[in-house]
Amino acid sequence: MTVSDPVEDIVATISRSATEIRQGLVGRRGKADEENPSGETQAEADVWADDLLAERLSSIDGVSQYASEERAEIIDCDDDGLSVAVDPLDGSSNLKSNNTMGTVFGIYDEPLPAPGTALVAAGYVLYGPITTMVYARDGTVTKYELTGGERTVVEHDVTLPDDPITYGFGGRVPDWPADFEAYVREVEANPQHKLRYGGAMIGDVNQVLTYGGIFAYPALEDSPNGKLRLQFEGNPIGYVIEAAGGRSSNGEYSILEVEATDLHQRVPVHVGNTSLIDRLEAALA
Ligand code: FDP
Repeated sequence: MTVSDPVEDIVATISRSATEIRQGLVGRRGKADEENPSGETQAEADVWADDLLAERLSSIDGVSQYASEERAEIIDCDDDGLSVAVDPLDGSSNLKSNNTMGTVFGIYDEPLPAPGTALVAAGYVLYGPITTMVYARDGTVTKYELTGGERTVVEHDVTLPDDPITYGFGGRVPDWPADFEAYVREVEANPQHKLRYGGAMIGDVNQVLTYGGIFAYPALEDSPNGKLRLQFEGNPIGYVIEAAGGRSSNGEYSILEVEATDLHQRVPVHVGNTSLIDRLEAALA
C-alpha cells in the first residue's frame, strides 16, 4: 500500500502544471484590468496562472489553505493539513520583453500567515530556455528539468558554490540607504564579482544558486520593507538558499525568523553565500 504524501502531491501538481503555464503565456502577455493586493497592475497571465494553481492545489487531499500573491484572501479548503503559498508568475513584468520568470511556492505546516520556520518544503519553477524546478525539503535541494508533465532529476543535493561570483540588487540606486549602497560598492570592488540582474527575483536567485553570490531586494529609503512579499517570495527563497548551505537575511537575521503578521507583508530580502550575508549584516548594523 502506498502512503500518501501531500507535500509530494503538491510538488507533483506544480511541476505538471508548469509546462501548461509556460504554453499558456502565449496570448496572455497583456495587462489585466486589475491590481493585485499589493497595488501592482496584474498581467492576464498572472490571473490565469493563479486560477489554474488555485483550482488544482486546493483540491489536493491534505491541503487546508491556498494563498497567492495575486489574490487578497486565503482559500480555505475542507481538509486539515498544509498551507500552500504561491507566487504564480514571479517577475511577470518580464512578459513584455520576453525575459525569464518563474513560479515560487512555499508549503507550510501552519495556517497563513506563517513564519519561514513553519515551512516543510519550498521551491520554484524557472521558465528559462529550459523549464527547471528547484525544490528543497528536509535540508536537501534537488534540481529537475520539466518536459511535458515529466520531472527528471538533473542534480541531487544542490549547494551554493564556495567562491561567489554573481551579484544583483533590486530597487532604484538613488533609493538605496547609504549603508546598503556602501556595501554594494564593496561587493563591486572585488574583481571576481560580476553583475547579473534580470528583474525577476527567481531568475536572479537561480544565478546565485548556480554560480554563488548574492541577490537582494533591500529596504529602500521610502519603503523600509522593500518590495518582496514574505509568504510568497522571501520565505520560500530563504528556505531554498539556506538548505543549499547559504544564508538569508532581512538585514539583521534569517528571513525565516521574521514574524508573520500579514498575508501580504513585505520584507527586505538578501540571500546568498554565508560570507556575503554575514558582511551585509555587519554593514547594516
Ligand atoms: P514583478 O514585479 O515583475 O513580478 O516581486 C516581483 C518582482 O517582479 C520580482 O520578481 C523582482 O525581483 C522585482 O519585483 C523587480 O522589481 P522592480 O520593478 O522594482 O525592478
